[in-house]
Amino acid sequence: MKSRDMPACIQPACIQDERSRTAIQRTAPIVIVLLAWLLPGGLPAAERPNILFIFADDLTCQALSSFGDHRQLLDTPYIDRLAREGMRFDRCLVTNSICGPSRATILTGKYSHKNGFYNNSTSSFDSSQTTFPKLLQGAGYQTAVIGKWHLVSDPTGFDHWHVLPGQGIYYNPPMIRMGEKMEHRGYVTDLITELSLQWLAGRDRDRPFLLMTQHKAPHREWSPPTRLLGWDADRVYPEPATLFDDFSGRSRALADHDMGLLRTFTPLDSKFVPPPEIDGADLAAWNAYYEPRNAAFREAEPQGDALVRWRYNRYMHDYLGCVKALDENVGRILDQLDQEGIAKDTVVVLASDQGFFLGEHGWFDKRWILEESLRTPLLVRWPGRTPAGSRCEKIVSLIDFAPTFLEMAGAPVPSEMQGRSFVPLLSGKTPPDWRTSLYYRYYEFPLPHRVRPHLGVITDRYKLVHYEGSGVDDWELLDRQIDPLETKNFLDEPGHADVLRELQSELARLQAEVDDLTPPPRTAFGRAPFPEEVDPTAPATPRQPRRRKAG
Ligand code: SGN
Ligand code: CA
Repeated sequence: MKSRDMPACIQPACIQDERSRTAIQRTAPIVIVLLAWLLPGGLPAAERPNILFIFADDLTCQALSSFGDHRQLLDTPYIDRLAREGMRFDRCLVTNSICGPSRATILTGKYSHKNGFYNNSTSSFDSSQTTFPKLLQGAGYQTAVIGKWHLVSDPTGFDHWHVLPGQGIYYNPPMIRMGEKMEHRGYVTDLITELSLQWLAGRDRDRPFLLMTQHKAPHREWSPPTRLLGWDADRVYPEPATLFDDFSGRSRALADHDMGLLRTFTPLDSKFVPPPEIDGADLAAWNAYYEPRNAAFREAEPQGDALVRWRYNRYMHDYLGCVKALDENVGRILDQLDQEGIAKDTVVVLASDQGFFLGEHGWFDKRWILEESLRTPLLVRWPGRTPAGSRCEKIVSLIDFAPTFLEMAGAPVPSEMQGRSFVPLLSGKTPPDWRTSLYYRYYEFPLPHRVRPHLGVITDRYKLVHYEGSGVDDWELLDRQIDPLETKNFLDEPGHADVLRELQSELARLQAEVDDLTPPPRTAFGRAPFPEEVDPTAPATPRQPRRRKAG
């Protein structure tokens, strides 16, 4: 607080009595200093860091060189910088692996059954709930969210919001700024960064900030900026070992999916047709890149495995091109912190709403409790706290983000939040009672990808999963140590009998702990009623390209 902002009654000039003026004059600097430092969060203002939350959509660890994948799919030097200068979390797990539910969980620190946002089909976020941005705002932070929101109701708890309607689109995306519709030209990831930089430039420099820069990329249909088309020089990508998984010995829930490169990929996914919103020079560049390659595809007419391989390579070019653009934009925003000299006062957190399959099990998309979609990248750079280049292997989760941000700001964490602050982990200290298991529950079925509702318990090594609905009622026990690719069910293995019993009781304990003991409402399951009206024998049908719903 500057002296010109002080309430008049504590300005020395309003004191009449000579003796008391002397006394007040003596103590005033102390009072001013106390007022300036003891802002409502409990921590002195100067110790309350800015928080820059860079959030991606469907960004997966396999695509980041800082996390490493044997395929070495992409170099992400700017995101790697956060890993080099901060902490990498190897097991940040989500609790319901889709977009809106993850966002609601991050904001509230609660599971879907507590915050009411179960799926992307029928849920709408109850914005009267307590969220960490509201609490930070109340504690004196200036708060902003820019980019993808995807929670149906308008953002609350932000001094400034400028968001994509619904899913948002890649090129020339319309946006909504504080309730007002705005037209924009350009590529969505560049634009969200640009708007974030503008907000940073115009912020109040006397207060700490929370800036949530939330990207659409690399969400389906994975449209890179036209400047990056052909960035990979037509590389033939190494394949994941499970590209042709036949799901033998597993629950029918897995085989009955509708998210396969063979079964589900649409002409829009394949880039046989341009995204409806692209125009002008971008459309010309788009056609110049895709058309000759599409013509070669038509000429070759690949079928079966060859078709899967062709789609996998196109998918990698497009998805990774989106990630490359994201990486460049992370670099831009980190540079800005350096240029302003505020990097040392700013915690930077990079994460995604879940992971994603990059051809593993023949899939794209997310949703399953399996590693690729369960795990989300998490990098945290907190100068003076996180040891540079450090790694944490403990299980943390999206339910922990709200408590963590609040503790960073010195604000109290409401007891109703179900997560736990991982601030101690950031300093390299593991509380002795840190969790060794996590509860997971996914609901949305049957659309859009025919992933059966399932729930389970996850430990460092094992998972016990229950799939149910539409003719399926199966349990699976996965053992990542013996079977890291998660292709085998150990449920009936005699050697796993003790583990099974332990996991069963751990699951029951967690369900009681998170208070998920009553059946979810029918609306939890999405667009179609669950489960009676779904024909379990119906084959999955490939969908036609469609225009996006107005968001
Ligand atoms: C949303 C989902 C995607 C899904 C499409 C399907 N993302 O975009 O997972 O592929 O719908 O659309 S999410 O952010 O909402 O989770 S459809 O038109 O083919 O049904
Ligand atoms: Ca997502």
